[in-house]
Amino acid sequence: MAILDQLTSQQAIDLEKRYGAHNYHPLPVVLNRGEGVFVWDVEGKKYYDFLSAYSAVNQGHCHPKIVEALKDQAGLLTLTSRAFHNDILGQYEKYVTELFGYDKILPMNTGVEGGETALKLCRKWAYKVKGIQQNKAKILFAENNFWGRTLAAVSSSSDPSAFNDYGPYLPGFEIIKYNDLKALEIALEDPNVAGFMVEPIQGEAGVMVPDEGYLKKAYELCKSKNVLFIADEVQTGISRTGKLYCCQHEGVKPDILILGKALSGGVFPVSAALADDEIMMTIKPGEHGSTFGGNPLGCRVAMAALKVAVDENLAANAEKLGSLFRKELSSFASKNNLLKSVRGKGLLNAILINDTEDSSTAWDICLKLRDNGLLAKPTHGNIIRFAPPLVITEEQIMDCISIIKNTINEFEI
Ligand code: IF1
Repeated sequence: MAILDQLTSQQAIDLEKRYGAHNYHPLPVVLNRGEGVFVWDVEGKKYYDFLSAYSAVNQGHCHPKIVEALKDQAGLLTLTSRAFHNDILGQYEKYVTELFGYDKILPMNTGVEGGETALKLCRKWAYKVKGIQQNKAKILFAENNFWGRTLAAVSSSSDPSAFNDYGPYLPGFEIIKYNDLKALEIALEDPNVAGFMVEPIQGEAGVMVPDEGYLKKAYELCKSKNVLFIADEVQTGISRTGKLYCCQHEGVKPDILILGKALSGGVFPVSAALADDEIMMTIKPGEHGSTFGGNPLGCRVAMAALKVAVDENLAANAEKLGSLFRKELSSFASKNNLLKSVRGKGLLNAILINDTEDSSTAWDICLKLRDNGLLAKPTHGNIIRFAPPLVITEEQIMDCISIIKNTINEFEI
């Protein structure tokens, strides 16, 4: 049955090092099985997954309903391209647009393609509807944004490790301070501004939660200048922060909503841009697309993944257990020198380590967490992101809180 060798962790790591590009620095753990909140390494050790593939596996690993949809559709039809219709795409489009309350969806595959699609829609709308002069449209981004690795994404990045040596960069982008309404107001004075693309909580930046009211006010400022408010909910969407999508916390319906990651429960790359007709209908046949976008396999999987999020009330669980998690860890932080603070919303959280950004403390803590049966990844040297699958139970999260506390206690100076 086995078509591949049964490798030890070291053999798997060595193969990647020898034959793969070195564009990542993974935690040394080699996984070969997942179920719900758990993953197992090739030696059979079991871990809580507190990364959820960067919030792609919100529904838990190998959710039976999503896997069933995948298997069923895989035996029927996987890809037609958009040269022909398929019988799943339209049903998926109806389901998603009704669930999120938009006229239309444009299906793509990866998160960054969802972002690219939103920006193309924004520019098209700027020229066709808003009436900005050709090639003059400007799109605003927040400092420390992260929306992927394409040239457009790195052209709008403020992080040198994302953009260095990849120039020349795409023009027409401007970076403003995040969580700063004054900065937005000033930038919006330029009549050529067509859109503002923003993450409701910045993930890569270290789970930066903006002040309450920021998103609502930012949306209103954009509206007052006929500028599109574009929400990158690739990481915050699909119940992660305690609502189906994060802007709902402030009653904001973005002009363009970008989804990815957990849209497919981490089973297959599925992303989307959602918008109403005034924006979406500006793109005509042949003007944008993708071979795989809207494929029946991805659509079946995504429909199943969304149904799981809704039917299992994952948003409510994220809200409830996220509050518990922050409450427990902030009271622990108040008595602990190494743990400075905890922040987040729903089950998208991060702890701040009382050390400098260039220290290895967060990495060392993650290695210890791994030894103690919990997988998490440091970001920026002194931040550790905690984002378990949303199917986690209260008993499991209490167990994880103990693991985290005990691990940090081992580091006490
Ligand atoms: C990697 C971090 C997370 C995203 C938002 C779009 C995309 C992402 C808000 C693009 C992707 C990733 C990709 C992953 C690491 C990662 C990440 F560590 F950089 F900070 F999630 F927090 N918008 N996020 O967070 O989606 O094209 O990758 O499907 O290895 O690059 P994608």
